[in-house]
Amino acid sequence: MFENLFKSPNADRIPKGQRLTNGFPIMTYGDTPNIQRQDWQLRVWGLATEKTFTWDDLMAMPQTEFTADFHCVTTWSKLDVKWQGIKVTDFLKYIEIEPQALHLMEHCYGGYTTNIAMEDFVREENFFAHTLFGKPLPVDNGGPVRLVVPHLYAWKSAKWLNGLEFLNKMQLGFWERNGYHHRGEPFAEERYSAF
Ligand SMILES: Nc1nc2c(c(=O)[nH]1)N[C@H]1C(S)=C(S)[C@@H](COP(=O)(O)O)O[C@H]1N2
Ligand SMILES: [Mo]
Repeated sequence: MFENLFKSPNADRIPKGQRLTNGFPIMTYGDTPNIQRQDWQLRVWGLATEKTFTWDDLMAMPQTEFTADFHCVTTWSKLDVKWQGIKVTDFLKYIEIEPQALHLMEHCYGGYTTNIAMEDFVREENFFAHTLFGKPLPVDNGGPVRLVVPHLYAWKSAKWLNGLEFLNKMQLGFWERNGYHHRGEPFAEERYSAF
């Protein structure tokens, strides 16, 4: 009866094993690629008609503001991160995907990869972000453009995104090949690979 008095109002938003952080820790494996907006490109290939998008192409798409929680598997969570960008569901209107495409590999400048199932990718709350707290997305946070997938651990939110490869079966990305879970849902604590 009394425990609710002492429970933080946000307690339900913090997955088990996570703690709140006020700052925005930078988590990057390897070097930070320095890509200017005018040079940035996003290539779509695999089980989708090959197509390359530029910064201007992205800016011509519908723009949306998002507020989302961000959970890193190293146990920090940040609530109410404010972004602007393009919804994945809006972006999909500009590409043609084959029906056999059930998985994707997210590719980044610098070589980082992470895999995601189609059903986890095509969700209303996922987006390509280019603005963070009202400012151009800082390079350390993945600028010019990153993916944000709020319902999975943040390693799925690829920084310096430059490719989406559509696949008929799951292939493992960088952290997934190195012991992390293929899906990574924070509320299910899908931290490490079971295989
Ligand atoms: N390209 C790339 N994307 C990446 C990473 C990375 O090392 N390289 N790290 C991931 C991890 S583990 C986390 S927690 C988030 C961190 O995002 P931030 O540095 O903006 O906090 O980016 C994810 N996306
Ligand atoms: Mo992370």
